[in-house]
Amino acid sequence: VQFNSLIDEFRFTRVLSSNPQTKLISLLGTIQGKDAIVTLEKTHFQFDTVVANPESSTMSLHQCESEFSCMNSIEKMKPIANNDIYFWGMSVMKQDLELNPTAKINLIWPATKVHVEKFDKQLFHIVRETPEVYKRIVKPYIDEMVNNGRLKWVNNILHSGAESDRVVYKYFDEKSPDDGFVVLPDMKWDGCNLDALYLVAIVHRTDIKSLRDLRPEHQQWLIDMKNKIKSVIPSCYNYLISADQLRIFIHYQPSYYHFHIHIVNVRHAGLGDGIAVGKANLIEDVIENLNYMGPEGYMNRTMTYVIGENHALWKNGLQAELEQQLKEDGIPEPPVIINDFA
Ligand code: M7G
Repeated sequence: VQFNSLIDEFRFTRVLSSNPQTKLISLLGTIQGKDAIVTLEKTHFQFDTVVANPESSTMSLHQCESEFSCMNSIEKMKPIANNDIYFWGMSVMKQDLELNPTAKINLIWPATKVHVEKFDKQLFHIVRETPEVYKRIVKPYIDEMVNNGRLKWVNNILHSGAESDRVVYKYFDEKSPDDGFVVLPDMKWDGCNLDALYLVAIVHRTDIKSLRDLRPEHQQWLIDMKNKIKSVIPSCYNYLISADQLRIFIHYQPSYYHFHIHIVNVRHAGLGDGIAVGKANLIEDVIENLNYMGPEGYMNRTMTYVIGENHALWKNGLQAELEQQLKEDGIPEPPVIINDFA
């Protein structure tokens, strides 16, 4: 199927979410009668270009020289107003599909109910997941999510050569196949703007579904993986980013229950809850925590995180659990508020 023709066939149903800060909008619609989610994201401004250096094998960085770098690309301008030393207005900037595209387009089709619920506007709550809650509510959900085909894209990457031309690093040793992993650009990244660098490392082993499955015996494996990532990734991007500028973290709850690691430019702030506490766990902290959690590792811990009301886990028990927790903690219920705005 052709991406372009699918986009042409998109019939709009409603807006799922829109964020003026991240310049993202997610739309629900249908394509050939099946649910489709389109996410549009305005691209960021360019100010660096990497160019070949004729005198050496290294690349060098030129700032604001290309015709598309921020100021150079202004084609038209219209003032709005000015006051004292302040001026503001609007502009049209030169666009080019290859060199300066306007927006990134993501499509999920056919989208499942789980996808729609994830992108839809919703209220969020902070909830504690005790080991008991994990076993009773979360584990059965994970088992279902592992076996319902939602990991096909992961298996495609690991075993069927999907996105293979985009892989930036692959580690595989036949003597210890379980230690293998691949690093490639995340679907969230446009692949050009280094400020927004976003990679994902996907491990070969399938026994670790989430942070919960990590035990002290995995500590060295995590350390090795982290160090390989930090050694290799800067060189893949001509050292325009350094090892200590990579924010490397693990989501809990993730959307996909096959262990993977997010690798993001530390400058990238426009990710909403994706890098927020209550979801992102720095790999360094995870490695350190394994020193103190006993042989069962994360399985023995109470995890506190953000959950949306649309999430199946909320409806399957976390909501009831949270009400119970607030009672046990002696947190008073809020008074009933009467909305008397006319
Ligand atoms: P997560 O923590 O399970 O989910 O991370 P979330 O961050 O979406 O809440 C999964 C990561 O894999 C996300 O950063 C996705 O953008 C990324 N991802 C998902 N899919 C389906 C693909 C894909 O097909 N290819 C690539 N390259 N990345 C993907």
